[in-house]
Amino acid sequence: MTANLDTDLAALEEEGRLAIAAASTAHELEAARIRLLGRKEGRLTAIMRGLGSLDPAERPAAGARANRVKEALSGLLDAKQEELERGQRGSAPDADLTLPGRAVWRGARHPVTLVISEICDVLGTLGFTRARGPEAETDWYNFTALNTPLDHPAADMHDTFYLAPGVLLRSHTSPVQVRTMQEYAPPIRIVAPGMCYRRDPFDASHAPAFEQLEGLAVDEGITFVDLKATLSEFARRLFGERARVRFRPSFFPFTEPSAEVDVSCMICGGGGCSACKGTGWIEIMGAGMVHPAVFEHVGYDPERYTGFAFGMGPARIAMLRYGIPDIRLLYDTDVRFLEQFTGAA
Ligand code: 2NL
Repeated sequence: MTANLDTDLAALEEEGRLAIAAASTAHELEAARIRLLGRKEGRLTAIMRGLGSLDPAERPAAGARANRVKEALSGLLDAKQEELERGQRGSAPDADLTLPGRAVWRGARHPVTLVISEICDVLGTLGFTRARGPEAETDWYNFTALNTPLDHPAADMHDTFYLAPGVLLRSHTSPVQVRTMQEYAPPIRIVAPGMCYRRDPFDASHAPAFEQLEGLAVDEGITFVDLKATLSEFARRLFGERARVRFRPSFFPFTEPSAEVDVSCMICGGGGCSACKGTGWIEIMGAGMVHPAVFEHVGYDPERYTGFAFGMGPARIAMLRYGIPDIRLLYDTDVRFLEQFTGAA
């Protein structure tokens, strides 16, 4: 009996291996599984039934042999099933290969970054070198050195992000020029672009975090004529040969005299349109001759040196140039907005 059982089991295992190897579809494999291991009519089930007629002493060993065959065949069936599924995925893809490819987002430079690069390039042709400095500053660098007393409204808690007593997020890039003057003797010509922070409500024309760009030139004998000539040439190189500038009196604590600088409207050319509110002029920056008190603070001799400085908001220039109506769009994380500027400027 045991010898018979062994022969039967060996034959079943051999046949099973061949049947499983021969199965070429999931359907054929399932048929083989039922034939070999099916609970009701399967070959192994038939053999197991025969165990009952064995001598009780022989039953455990025979049962164990039958189980080994069952495990072996189950393993082969599972492996083959996996192989067939893998093969099916490879040979008959679900993908529709006739669909157009998905466009890859290549990334683009932000419109404000484009404008900053362009301005720095133009100022580079006029001899200005890029400078930078920390965004967290002391109130001395942000206000005192710039002839702005700490009781000035701009230094108020309501207008400035203080990080600790006497430490704040810079509200303009001027501290960069102050640091540069402390470190280098004249002559200097620098441009300082960078993030600045003010406690403004986030509306269509104000953002609490924004880019500013300032320029500074210091040497012996610099006059307001140098300021006007440099900024006129700057406007022509940035906006085109036909651009004109005008200077209106203004006030900043760190310059004297001070001016607002307008450029002839780049949209209508000066005739008057909605962008320039019919005036033909658009304000693009503030400027002036560096106040002697600033030179005193950084250790430059105000009797020997003079200089001019100017500051602008690149976001405003980007909005004018690209016709962006609301500054908040510049802070949008939707790449469909930025995508429009790919390759521009
Ligand atoms: C504006 C006006 C301005 C300056 C910035 C400056 C810096 C030093 C000394 C003197 Cl270290 N002046 N910067 C001067 C005039 C105007 O910015 O409307 N900015 C958006």
